[in-house]
Amino acid sequence: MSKVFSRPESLLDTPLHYCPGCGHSIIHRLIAEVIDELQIRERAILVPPAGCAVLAYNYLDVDAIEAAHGRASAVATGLKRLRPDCVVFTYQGDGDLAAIGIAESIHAANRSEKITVIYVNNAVYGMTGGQMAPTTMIGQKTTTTPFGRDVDQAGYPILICEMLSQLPGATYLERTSVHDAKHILRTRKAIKRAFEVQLAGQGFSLVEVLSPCPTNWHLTPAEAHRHVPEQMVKTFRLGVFREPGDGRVSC
Ligand SMILES: Cc1ncc(C[n+]2csc(CCOP(=O)(O)OP(=O)(O)O)c2C)c(N)n1
Ligand code: SF4
Repeated sequence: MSKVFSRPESLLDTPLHYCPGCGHSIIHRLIAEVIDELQIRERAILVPPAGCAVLAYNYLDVDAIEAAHGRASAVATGLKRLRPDCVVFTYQGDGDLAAIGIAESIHAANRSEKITVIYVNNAVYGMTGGQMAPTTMIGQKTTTTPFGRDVDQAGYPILICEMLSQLPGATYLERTSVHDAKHILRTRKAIKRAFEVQLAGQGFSLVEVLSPCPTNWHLTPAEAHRHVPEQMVKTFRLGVFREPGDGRVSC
């Protein structure tokens, strides 16, 4: 009998600490599958975030260097410049990338650093108990916006793919989701494409993944997975925002 399904070699046989229904565990698996498929495990380096995925290095069987909160793109830049033969990727939540790390993220994209960013957008600070993130949607209740996010006080959700797509250096940008099987497969394809862009030396690649956080959304896992297509995609449009060659500037 042939085996049709097994644990990716790059995913360690360690129970994941994430809440039931959390997107992080699905995304970890997809990354591991892609690393196996591209046969890059021996030269992959992960830069994990502060946030719920801080322990990503316990699950992905690749080398890893932890960065301070938000500094992942800067650390990845140094690693990649020092070891261009390595495949360097960050894994960051919206608090990590779009709040404290927004400057590093914008400048790494603008310099077109040849790194890959896996950006997990769950519209909230997960690890620290559900505070407002830059991506919290208008009207969304969090512990710091108990009456819902009010744009007069807190501004608008930051749309990272749309924003970075203004930069010539941002080579590949795609927003996907992991709320159902079809979109999980689409996310896998996007992650593979992002690594391929780096392997081809084409520049900065980022995949933004809409990801359920049932715990801080105060929804069941099933409700949280429905919340993504029913609510989140109204703010965060899915799709490819940049492909290699799109941003060329002529002089
Ligand atoms: C300099 C600094 N400030 C604040 C914190 C506290 N902190 C840890 S995780 C986090 C938010 C993480 O949210 P997000 O990046 O959205 O990831 P999630 O937990 O939702 O996956 C914060 C504020 C910290 N670790 N370091
Ligand atoms: S708090 Fe949210 S993001 Fe963190 S592990 Fe739980 S479901 Fe996932």
